[in-house]
Amino acid sequence: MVPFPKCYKQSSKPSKFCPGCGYGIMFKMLGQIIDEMHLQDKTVLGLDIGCSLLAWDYFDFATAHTHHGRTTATSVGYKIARPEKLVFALMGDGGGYAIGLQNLIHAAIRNNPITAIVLNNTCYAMTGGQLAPTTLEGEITSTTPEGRNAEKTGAPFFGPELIRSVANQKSYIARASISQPILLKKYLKSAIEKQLNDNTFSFVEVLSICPTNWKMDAKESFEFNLKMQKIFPCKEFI
Ligand SMILES: Cc1ncc(C[n+]2csc(CCOP(=O)(O)OP(=O)(O)O)c2C)c(N)n1
Ligand code: SF4
Repeated sequence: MVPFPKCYKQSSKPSKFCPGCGYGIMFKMLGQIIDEMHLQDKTVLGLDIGCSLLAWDYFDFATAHTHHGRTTATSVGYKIARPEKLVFALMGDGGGYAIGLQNLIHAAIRNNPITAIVLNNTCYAMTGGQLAPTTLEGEITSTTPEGRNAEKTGAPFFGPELIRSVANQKSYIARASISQPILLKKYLKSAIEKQLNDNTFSFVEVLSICPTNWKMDAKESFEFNLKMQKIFPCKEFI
């Protein structure tokens, strides 16, 4: 069994994530990188409102809890005040691509040296699985019980592609999936190195799973994640 990262809190508290949630896989990859690069003491994790905020129970480093959609702006402000820190802005797709999109876009344009991570689970998970910008066409959510109709609600939103089109050329942008954890770890590490070594903006979208709101078991959830990968390609956006 792969041990838990050393930068996890040594706590006996049970996880607040639902069984099978994808957030834990992403946290494990992130935690392994922080351990391997000895970055625990300089890491600050900005957290949105949404299931991402439960990260504060996992990591034994500084976390800053912000208003829904304001994580990028708050993290940029922190980085300006403390440039020696490794600063993350962790959001769901609602926080990153709906209410918080303007903050994400302008951080990318300004090339603010933070690392933004958007976990794409195709819904607003914490509030009950409503339609999000990333909901697939035909996908059933609590607010699209007959499936997303692109004519009525627009087409799914391509975050890294849009951010790449406006971001400073020096920035690093990628999309990975929790079902390919080694590649996910590689991209997260590249994003961290860009912030630390080149002082540039970096951004990784992570395709995840939300078995609770999708009302799927583990096998069905991973099959749906594979479907997401056919629509949202996992790669670095050069
Ligand atoms: C300003 C504001 N608007 C709305 C909400 C209600 N709210 C809480 S979490 C959330 C959405 C979370 O979805 P997402 O950002 O995709 O994160 P996930 O839970 O899927 O990780 C919303 C709309 C809020 N807390 N604050
Ligand atoms: S609601 Fe979905 S994203 Fe939130 S903890 Fe549960 S499985 Fe994870």
